[in-house]
Amino acid sequence: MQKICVRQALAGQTGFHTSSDLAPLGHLLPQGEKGLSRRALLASSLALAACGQTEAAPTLAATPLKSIAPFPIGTAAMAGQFDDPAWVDLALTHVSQLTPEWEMKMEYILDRPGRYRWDAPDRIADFCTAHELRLHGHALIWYSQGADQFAGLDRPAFITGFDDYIAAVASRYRGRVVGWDVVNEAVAEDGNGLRDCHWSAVLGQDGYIARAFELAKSADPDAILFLNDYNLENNPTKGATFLRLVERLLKAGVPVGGLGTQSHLDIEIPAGQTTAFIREAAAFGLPIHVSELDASLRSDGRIDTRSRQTRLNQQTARVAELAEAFVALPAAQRYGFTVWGLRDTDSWLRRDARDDGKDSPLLFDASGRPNPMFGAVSAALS
Ligand code: 9MR
Repeated sequence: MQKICVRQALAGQTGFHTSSDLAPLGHLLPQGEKGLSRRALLASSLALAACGQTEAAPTLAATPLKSIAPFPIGTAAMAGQFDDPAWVDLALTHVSQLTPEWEMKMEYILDRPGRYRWDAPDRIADFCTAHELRLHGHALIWYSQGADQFAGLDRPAFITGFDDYIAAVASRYRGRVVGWDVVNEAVAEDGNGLRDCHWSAVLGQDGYIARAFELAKSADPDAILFLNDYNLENNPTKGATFLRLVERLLKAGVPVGGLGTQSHLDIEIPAGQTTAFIREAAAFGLPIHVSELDASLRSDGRIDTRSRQTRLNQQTARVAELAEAFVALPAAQRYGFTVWGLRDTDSWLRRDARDDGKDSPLLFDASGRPNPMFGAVSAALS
């Protein structure tokens, strides 16, 4: 746990900030597994990596992802990580885009309506400029944030605070962000309908979403404006509700410009489910962002007889399917393929109290060596 605490201190982060941190884990669905279908070279490299013999990682695994991907490869980032040379080296080798993991959210930026904190988000934006990385803004309006800062405001003050926040943040980073997650996680946890929250209570369920997009458009007309959500592949009901919301918003003329699927993948979902969702989402013709990919091996307390190797096989199969579905999109729709952290020890999942220190949900292990999942992604991209 020592390393995790050091990392959080580095990042100025105390761990979980909101109850929604754990929400993307609520996704245990029917079992299914697709066998790995990788080339012989890759298959042997995966086996080596899975056995922990990562020092024998093959040349293919070491190839910088950004050099083989014909679209941006992204990672979540926290400003404190810029002081960690190993993180910086890994990031600059493999990725071409950053998403602030939490410091461009209301929880960081907004003390109370009208009072903003810009130090960390500015640092992330400056890092992107200095290293010629694309910056993806995350997230303007989220059901899980802002309740405290907006508590007690009357309706006019609430609406002014909502409008001013979006205008202030989106205009500050105008010309620097390529896109914004304008509304994050609007769909209800079980996928039936939309969430009720402090924003919807005042502005209506579709109302707060539409208003946020309009305001973001005025503040930064060139940014691609995303609706972003999770469990869209894991839970087909939720995926369908998300797509119906997109359809409704577009019909109403709301400037939704892209669709973000977080892809905190449930490694037990049936083969084909991820591809089906990506294809349906792509039918709108909008850019698609795989915005927060990780794939936990954890069983979360239930009786689970799967071996670690079985889980790794499930994980690499599901991640390969996602990457292949993304690669198959028309070039103009491939906004970016973003992982939610680089090393396993960077993952929010490893900061969870239930973590046993063994989960391996990301591309690299604690030392920055490629995990089997790296092989799956790199094979799909090549
Ligand atoms: O990984 C993020 C964690 O460090 C933050 O404490 C938390 C609250 O800001 O948000 C986590 O990222 C979430 C993302 O913003 C939206 N989708 C779910 C992610 C994991 O909870």
